[in-house]
Amino acid sequence: MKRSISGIKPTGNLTLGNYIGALREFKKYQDEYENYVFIADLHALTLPIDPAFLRSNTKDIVAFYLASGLDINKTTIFLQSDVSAHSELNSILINYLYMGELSRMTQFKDKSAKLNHEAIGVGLFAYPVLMAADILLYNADVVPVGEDQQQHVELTRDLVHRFNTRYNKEVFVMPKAITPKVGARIMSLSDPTKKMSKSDPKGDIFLKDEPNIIRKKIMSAVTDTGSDIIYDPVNKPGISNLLQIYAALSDISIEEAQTKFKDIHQYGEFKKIVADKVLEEIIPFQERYKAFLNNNTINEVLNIGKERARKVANKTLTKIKKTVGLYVHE
Ligand code: ATP
Ligand code: LTN
Repeated sequence: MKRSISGIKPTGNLTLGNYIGALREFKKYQDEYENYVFIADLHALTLPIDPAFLRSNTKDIVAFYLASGLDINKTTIFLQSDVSAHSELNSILINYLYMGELSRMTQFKDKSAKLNHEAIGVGLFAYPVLMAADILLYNADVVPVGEDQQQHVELTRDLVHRFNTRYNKEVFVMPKAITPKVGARIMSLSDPTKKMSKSDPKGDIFLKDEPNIIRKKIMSAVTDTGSDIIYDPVNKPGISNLLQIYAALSDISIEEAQTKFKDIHQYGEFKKIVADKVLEEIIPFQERYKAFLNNNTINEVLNIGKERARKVANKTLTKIKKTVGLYVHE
């Protein structure tokens, strides 16, 4: 069976962008792939974060994973920090990626631009190295991610090529990013030219928002001049974003969504239908999330996941240590 791996970092409250671009996708792979889904808690330390928030947000994400339909009989759910092989492989791989490459990463450029130059953490710079370790430890064939993470997977691919060429054998499996056909980049509702992002919340819908707040946010989403419901991200970014959200949640194409709304010429009416769609999906999701959070299954799920993940990851780590010449002895 081919393998799939992905993760979310617990840096902020999860948004509708995380739901559509990631959470909702992860479940789709659990029947076809040996599925690994984790919480990238070490990655959450790459920018300052409150320890209590990091802890509670980590538990939240486990509950969100379960609420999204991930089944522990099919998917291994675990914490990155529970599997020390991630940090160990990171220490090895850090020597195989270059400063030039890392400094060209869009995420690094965006996030470091907001910091004082003297206070840019090395972890933020080396973020893609740890991400490559996350992927390669599991010999993953596919990595389901939103559009913004594609570049990091590309860099992992470059690393695989470099590593396998250097040691003249197929040490690592070549992974491939897969993004949702619709919804790979959900935009902010208040500024639809910017990505909806949990660590820079502007115009975000949070998965924990009360339903009436979600409706209010959608009804007051920034739109464009005109009255037609047309997908045109350049000239009509607000309407295009809402169309994208509707299409993704309905599992239809953008074209199909556009056809559905061709006779509606009032943004208010359109927004109401989009809000209904979002709530139809999010309300039961929130109820499942609350149930998982309250029934004490979180630790059990993580313990099971930790054992399974460690087994796979340690095996790969030993192979890599031997490949690069570290003295492995039993
Ligand atoms: P941060 O703001 O801390 O960078 P984020 O909201 O971008 O966080 P991540 O933890 O980086 O979230 O992403 C988790 C997953 O959700 C990734 O696969 C990412 O591509 C996806 N994702 C994040 N934001 C969006 C979005 N607006 N639209 C679609 N997918 C998204
Ligand atoms: N960088 C990702 C989180 C992440 C990840 C990974 C995703 C860390 N390691 C490995 C896929 C595979 C993000 O910001 N969402």
